[in-house]
Order: sequence, then C-alpha cells, then structure tokens
Amino acid sequence: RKKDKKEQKGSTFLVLANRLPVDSYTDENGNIQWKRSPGGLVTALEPMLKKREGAWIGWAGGTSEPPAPFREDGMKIVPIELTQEDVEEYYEGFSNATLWPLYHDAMVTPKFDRSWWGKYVEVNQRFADAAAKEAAEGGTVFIQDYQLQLVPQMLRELRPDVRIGFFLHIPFPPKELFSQLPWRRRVMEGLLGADLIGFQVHGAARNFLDLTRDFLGLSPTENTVVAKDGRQVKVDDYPISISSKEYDTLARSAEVEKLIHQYLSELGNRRIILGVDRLDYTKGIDRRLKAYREMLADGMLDPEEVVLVQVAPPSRERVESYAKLREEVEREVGGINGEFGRFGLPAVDYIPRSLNRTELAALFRIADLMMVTPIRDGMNLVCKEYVASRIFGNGNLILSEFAGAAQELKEAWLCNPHDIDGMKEVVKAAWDASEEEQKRRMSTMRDHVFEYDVDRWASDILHDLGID
Ligand code: ADQ
Repeated sequence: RKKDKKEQKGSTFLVLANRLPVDSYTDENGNIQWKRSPGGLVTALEPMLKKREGAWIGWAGGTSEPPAPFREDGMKIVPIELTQEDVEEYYEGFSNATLWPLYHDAMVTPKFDRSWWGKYVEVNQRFADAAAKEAAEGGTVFIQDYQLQLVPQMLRELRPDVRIGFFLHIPFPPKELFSQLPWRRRVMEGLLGADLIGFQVHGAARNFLDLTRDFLGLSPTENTVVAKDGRQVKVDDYPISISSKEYDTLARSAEVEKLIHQYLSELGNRRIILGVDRLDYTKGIDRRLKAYREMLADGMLDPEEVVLVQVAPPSRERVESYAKLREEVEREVGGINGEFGRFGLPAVDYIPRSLNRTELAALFRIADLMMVTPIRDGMNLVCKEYVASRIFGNGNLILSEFAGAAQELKEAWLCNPHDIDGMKEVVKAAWDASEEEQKRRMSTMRDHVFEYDVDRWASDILHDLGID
C-alpha cells in the first residue's frame, strides 16, 4: 500500500532510453514474462533506480500492443508503443539511416527524408509526454542517446520543475558533417533543453559547444553554455565503461575454464586473433579481413599457425546498408577460407550470432590478439571487456585510433584502419611482442579499466546532475 501511494506521486529518478532494460518471453503456461536484458547501463544505474523511486521508459521491441506499466527488479517499467510505421521511420529510418551514419563520419551516405523527421519528432514527443506524466515533482530524468535528442527540450516545456540529463553514446560530429542535417538547429535546441549534456570524449563535447556558437549564436565556455532562456547547461565528457570486476571474476570461473578447453581443442594448435562486433559498417570488419587476408598472402602470417575468430551477430538487418555489409563480409570470409583454409581448419572461424558473456569471456582469455578496428566508434566496450578478462596480465589489444576508448587505452597497439599496410605492421609487431612487452602494456590498461569502471561513470555523471 505504501508503494501505491509513492507511485501516485511519481518517480524521483527516471531513465529514458529507446529500449527497455527487459526482454519478454513466453513461459511454459503461455504467459508473457519479462527478464532483464544483460547490459552495463542498467547495471550501472540500478543502485540509483532502487535507491530512488526509479522508473525506466522505453520501447519493448516489436509492434504488438505493449503491456501496462509494471514493476520488475525494483523499478517501474513503462513501455512505449511503436507502430510498424514508427519503427520504419523513427527507428530504422531517422535514427539508423540518418543520424547513425551522419554521426559516424558519413561513411555511409545519410538519408534525409522529411517524413522520417516528422516521425522522429512525433515519437520523441511521445517519450517526453510519458516522462512528464511519470516524473515526481522536482525529480531527475536521465535521457539516453541519439534516438531521443529532442526529448530534453520537449520535456522542459511540459515540466520545468524536473532536472534533465542527457548522454550521447555515439560520436558527435564536427560542424562540417553536422551542417548537412536539414534539422540541425532543432536538434541543437532539443539537446539544450537539458541541464547537463554528456559525451563519450572531450572532442565530441567540444564539437557540440562550437556548434552552439555557430548555429545558435551562443557564447560557450570550456564546459558550459548559457541557453537562450538564461539556463546554464553543463557540457562535458563522461567516458562510459564496463563492470570490470564482474568480467574479471567471470574470466576466472570454472565455466569459462571448461569452455576454454573445448574451444582450444576445436580450434587446433594455433594462435588466435579475435574480433567481436555487432555486424555494423562502423566497426571496420572489412578492413580487418582485408589486412588479415593480405598477411596470409604475403607470408607475414602462416595459416598453419593462426586462426581469426570473428564473432559478428547481424543487427538492423532491415536497413539496406546492413544487409549489403553482411553479404560483403560473408563473401570475403568465404574467399579467405577458400584460399587459405584446410579441411576442418578454416583460416577464419566466422560466428554470425550473439554469444553469451561466459562464451565471450572464454574467447577473450584465449585470444593472443584482439582486433578492435572501428572506422568510428563512440567508445567501444569490447576492448575494455578484453582487458578486464586478461587475468594473467598478458595479451595484445590492437585498437583503432577512431574508437573513443583510444583516448583512455593509450598502451594498446593503436592503428589507423584506413591504412591497411600500417595495420598489417601493427598486427605483426603485436604478434611478435614479448611476454614482458605485453604485460607492460596490459597492466597499465587493466589499472585504468578497474579504476574507471561503469559504476565510476554513473557516479560521476549523476553527481554532476545533482543527485548522489
Ligand atoms: P555498440 O555499437 O553496440 O554500442 P560496443 O560498445 O562495442 O558497441 O558493444 C556493446 C556490447 O555489445 C558489449 O558489451 C559487447 O560485449 C556486446 N557485443 C558485441 N558483439 C557481441 C557479440 N558478438 N555477442 C555478444 N555480445 C556482443 C554503442 C556505441 C559504442 C559505445 C556503447 C556504450 O556504438 O561506441 O561504447 O554504445 O555507450
């Protein structure tokens, strides 16, 4: 009863994200049940959601009518409905075929479609309305990512009493690219409705602040800008991270040990190069395969001694460029295996599905070289997971300069994925690195990843939002 009363007053801490932190499944009696989906963000925000009267507003996936709000794991879950058309225009369209490529260096041409924009506005308004209804007087609302950039302003208009934070998980582009967006001022103004805007890296925060001057005529300083209505908005970088200790513990577990034996016997007596990415054109999988193929062809690597394990679950398959990428990657893998594989021993072991954390931890532990080679990436958590899993303090992380994580993991073998020859040299150097050299680099990176874990990220950003 006490809870009901509290609920009527609304939530004092609200998270808004495109997706809910739960997935639905049908139990043995045919009823729909919910279980928490794995992910660092929900783990990091959980203490605050539990401490306060917490709620999470988001889309459950799918287009069937969502259930009424319910409680799960100590928080209130508020599902947002998306119709088929919403999914096509707001999500697959404006979010993933306009903003995603534009914010990642326009490496795939962004599509500017006016009806997609209209739907983006409409769905952002739906999220803002739901938050306005749900938030307690003077509460805090923490909005996530590029799908919801208009919500801060929309929510402020409805509820000037709440504190609003926004965090962008992907890069924020420089003026030269952002200028292409026909609705650029609307997006800037949308974001500026927040009290705090967080980015992954300093450069992204800088890009945003510069644009407040160029497009809105404001006068930003190092970390703040005063909006047109006189509010001070804090703009800073908050590099996101992982639950490092959890990964370390998992990597030492008996289940992982068991899988390691299994994998090693399946992969033969060869050293392992590993890639783990969502199948996305930003991740540089094609360049990695090209460099690997050339190294086999040049004799820099011997196919008897090496295998590339590439885990790449398909994502966003209904967006055209993703379907195309999948074909290209699969053709290249087939080509490499045709040329360099032997019966039962492929040169590339391609796994086109998602693995669970135990399986990933086992792969991280047996990978001599981990290749994280995005063309552009807001942060990239896979490289941090590799570092946290290297319980013996050795191993080689090859990391693109264009991942946000490269700002922190300076001891990695850094590379430019556009420079195939350069990348081959770096792989070769890492391949030949002594145990001592590996440990020197890895121990510094481990210290960093353990100190700056996702709990540290959450406490830093929530502290600056004024809730501790
Ligand atoms: P993503 O682009 O999805 O995230 P990333 O940070 O590397 O990229 O991965 C997120 C998670 O997915 C990781 O925990 C990883 O283990 C998992 N994952 C990746 N491949 C997997 C596989 N094959 N099987 C199972 N799990 C897999 C966006 C931004 C990033 C930013 C994050 C968080 O693009 O730059 O780091 O958000 O802010």
